[in-house]
Amino acid sequence: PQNQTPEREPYYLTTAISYPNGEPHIGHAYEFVGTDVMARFQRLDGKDVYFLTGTDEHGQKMQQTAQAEGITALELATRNSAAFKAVDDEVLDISYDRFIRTTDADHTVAVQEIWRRMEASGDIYLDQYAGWYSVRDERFFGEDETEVRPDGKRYATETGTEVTWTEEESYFFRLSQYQDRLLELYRTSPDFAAPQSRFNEVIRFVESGLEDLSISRTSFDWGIEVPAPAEGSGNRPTQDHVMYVWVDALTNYLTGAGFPAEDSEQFRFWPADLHVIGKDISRFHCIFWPAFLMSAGLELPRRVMIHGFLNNNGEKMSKSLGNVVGPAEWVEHYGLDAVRFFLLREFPFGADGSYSHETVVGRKNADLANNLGNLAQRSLSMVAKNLDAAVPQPGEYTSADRALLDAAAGLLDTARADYGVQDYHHALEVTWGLLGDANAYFAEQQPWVLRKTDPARMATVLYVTLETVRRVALLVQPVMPGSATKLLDLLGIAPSGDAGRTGASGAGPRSFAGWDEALVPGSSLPAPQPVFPRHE
Ligand code: ME8
Repeated sequence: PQNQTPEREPYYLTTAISYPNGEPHIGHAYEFVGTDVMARFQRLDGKDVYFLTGTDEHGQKMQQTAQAEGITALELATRNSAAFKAVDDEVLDISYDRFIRTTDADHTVAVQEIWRRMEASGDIYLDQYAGWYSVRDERFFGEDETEVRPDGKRYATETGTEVTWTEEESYFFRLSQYQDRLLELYRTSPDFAAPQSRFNEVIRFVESGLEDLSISRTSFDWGIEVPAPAEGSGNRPTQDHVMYVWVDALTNYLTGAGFPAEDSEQFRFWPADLHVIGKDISRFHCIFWPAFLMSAGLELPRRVMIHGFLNNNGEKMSKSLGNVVGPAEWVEHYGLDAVRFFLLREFPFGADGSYSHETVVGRKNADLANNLGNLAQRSLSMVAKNLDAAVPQPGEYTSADRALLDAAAGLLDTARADYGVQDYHHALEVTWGLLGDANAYFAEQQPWVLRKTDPARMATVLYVTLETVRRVALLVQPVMPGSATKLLDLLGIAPSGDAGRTGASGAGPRSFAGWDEALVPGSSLPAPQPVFPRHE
């Protein structure tokens, strides 16, 4: 049939799944926002987006925390998983498609299936594990990666967490066999991980040689059971092994894509386009995960974006320092869109960054209230007062008009390139650079003087300004869904049905398909209202 809308291209992205052994903190919020902005951008840009987030509920750390609280691991997981989901839903307006829990029934099926496939490839064998394990990090360390401190205890040098000597029967994954294939992947897919400095750390680690990985545990039972060995695998049946929590956790990305139902509609989302993770878990995602997938004969994710850590005024967050701030407190204090904007505007996504009350308020007042809010409010009020609340009719353009309109028109291409590499910081920097130009233009043109001297010229200046605000508002929807859609409402632009769900603000998004649909002179505008309040 003719006139059929073309198939939209699938785009699958994920956050790390959080350990629900505690409450969500602002570091988690940072990752959720940094992924949500990408999901929203791709939806507005016409992609068929699937966005997965959730909680990582098994493992020794969960079991120990639950024991300390006198509840079961599942009770602990259920309580805190709900707290994470509430932050997504009620605090941050995260537009995920599925909130996965690793205790979900379909996840067990996926994990046992990937295990069977790795076993069928001859990559799993039973042996004895003896080494240092950090429960806090849920990972093994070589003796040379640990040190004994003055208190007589042994710690992992890299993460500073205590390690304990662990000796048990364990299944192993032949990670040592994957060095060459991993290096080949890194060579042929230079965009597989970013930023480059963190990718280089991964490459150097793999170049230094890989040891086989212990992937099951017998000393506790809070995990997914290892399936019975396949005939001919040479492995003997053991009942008491649960999977190492990272095999379980990483596989959530496949569960979300419908695995093992590879002929299902949902599996169109595999391979993932983007895994967003923090810098402390890059080895798991850039080394173990592709090796597991290669072993299981599955396609590899296209990209792993490794973001930095968010610290409190340059200090690392920790409960003992008393500076763990909850996302809800932040949002209540500054407003959601100011928080989202701050997190993405203040420092590049791949870098570490810090926050303080002053820096958040600075962004909110200077960038939002002044540069964007005032420009919109001043131009819209002039139109309401002097032009019968209708979009002005522009006359002939001067070179100054044209320069601003052209620069605004070019923003989408810049943003596409920047979002393509998760450089939200640069996309916003360019956008606010243009707003600086627009404010200078408005001040130079003095439309409030033209009102008496040259009303036709005033109409042109106001039209050019509103067109600039329109482009900016369209483009910042992923970052500030509530405020941007309010601004688009004030410009009289109708929501487009297929650009994603309605946000918490109740306003519908406008897709980038309307990028070049300029404001129509003469169409009426609603009464202007301020959209970006100052923080007093
Ligand atoms: O690592 N700033 O869970 P998690 C920025 N379950 N990001 C931070 C941060 C901070 N201060 N603190 C933590 C886990 N993160 C595993 C993941 S994925 C298959 C399993 C990030 O709750 C951290 O880097 O400790 C990770 O990406 C995410 O928050 C969840 O951390």
